[in-house]
Amino acid sequence: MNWQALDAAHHLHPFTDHKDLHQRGVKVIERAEGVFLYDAKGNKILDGMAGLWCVSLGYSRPELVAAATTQMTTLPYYNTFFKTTNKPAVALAAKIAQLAPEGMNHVFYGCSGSEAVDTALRTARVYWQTLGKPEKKIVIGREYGYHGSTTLGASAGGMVDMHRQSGDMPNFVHVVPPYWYGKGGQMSPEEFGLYAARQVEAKIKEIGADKIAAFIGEPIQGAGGVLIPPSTYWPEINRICKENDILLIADEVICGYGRLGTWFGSDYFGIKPDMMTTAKALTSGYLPLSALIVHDRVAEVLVNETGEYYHGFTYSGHPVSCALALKNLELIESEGLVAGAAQKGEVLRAKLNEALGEHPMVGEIRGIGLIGAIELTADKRTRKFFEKNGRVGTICRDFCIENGLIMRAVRDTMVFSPPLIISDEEIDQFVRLAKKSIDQTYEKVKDEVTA
Ligand code: PXG
Repeated sequence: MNWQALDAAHHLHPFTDHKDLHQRGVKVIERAEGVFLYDAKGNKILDGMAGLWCVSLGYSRPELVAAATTQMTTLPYYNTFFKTTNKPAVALAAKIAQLAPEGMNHVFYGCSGSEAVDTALRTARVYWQTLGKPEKKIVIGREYGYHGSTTLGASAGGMVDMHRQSGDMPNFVHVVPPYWYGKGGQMSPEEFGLYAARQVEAKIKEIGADKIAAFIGEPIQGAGGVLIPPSTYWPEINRICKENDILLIADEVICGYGRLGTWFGSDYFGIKPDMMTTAKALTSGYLPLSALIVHDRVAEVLVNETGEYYHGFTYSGHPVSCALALKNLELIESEGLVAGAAQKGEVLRAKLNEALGEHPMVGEIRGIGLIGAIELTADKRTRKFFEKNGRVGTICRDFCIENGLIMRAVRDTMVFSPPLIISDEEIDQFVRLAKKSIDQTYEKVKDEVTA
């Protein structure tokens, strides 16, 4: 079977220039184990992205397969619409409430991060309608934010190409992201963190708090380039949302369930969310599932005052996904992978700094837990970007793949988020391959680098 030709003939891919893909030929991934992928040509590739930031437990865990199989043979499906529930959905909701920050005790299920985001945004509007403030509709997001690919998610996110192609619903506005490296100019990171937060306050003043439903932000902006806010940012956002009576939605789709070395990004940064969107690592990506986690103060209005909430999905609370998720969280907990992410992240960054800290093309190495980024720069001292943004990053990403490493490029920022089960030896291998790829990239573009 010519899988590449068949794929080109019939399969439309997400976020893909299909003409370009068909010329290059698609890579067929055949199997995976631990942190490694194996393609149809027999290449073994270290997956430095954990799939799409999700495969926290690594690939091919028999316990997860067993949990799903058992549930499949008991109750493969039933809905949760018509005054029915199922035990895995209930048990998982209780488990999530136990792990989530104080007061976050209510869970609404979907299949994807995008559905969780849509649910959060609809819930915010329903909340204000119920309280007699239907004009509170506008949502504040951030440039480079990513909140999924449904129309609402694309509108809340700050990706201009998505907006251009019909992700530009009314009632969404965007402010500067807390991306000190790229946007901080001469300010210190702490000054810039306050500045970026106060851009939210300025936007609220401009529009009027009586028209704004919510602020949505990822604790760390993942798809936007692993943008880590300075320490001053989130406390100021907490204050601004509270003072202006605006709901705070933490989009934890990437940060949730341990990646930062804490159960949630909100724990790490002290964010006080009204709602948290989670997905991805909830099932380590083995099955689709998302959970919107809602604080008591919002849920009480929804439960006691809204009446019927006209929202839900065929697969909300899918028993097989929920049973697998429960086992996944149990293993993350029993194997100490959350504290492990913090500790392994330290090791990984120390080794990256040792290997690449002095490299003329590396402007910054940053990370928290097992998520991080390497900024490729045309001038280390001034944090200057390359002329055509994204070109050097793509060169580096292609070298990575050739060398057997998956590391993504966002513009010219190399990003990584390996499975939480990565071993010390695999960390060494990651660093070795990253350095080799960056050295090869440098050889190709060094005329453009001020050394
Ligand atoms: N919020 C955040 C913070 C995300 O990272 C979503 C929502 C949407 O989740 P779903 O499950 O609907 O895809 C995401 C997803 C990338 C990349 O290239 C990132 C995501 C998805 C696909 C690609 O970095 N994040």
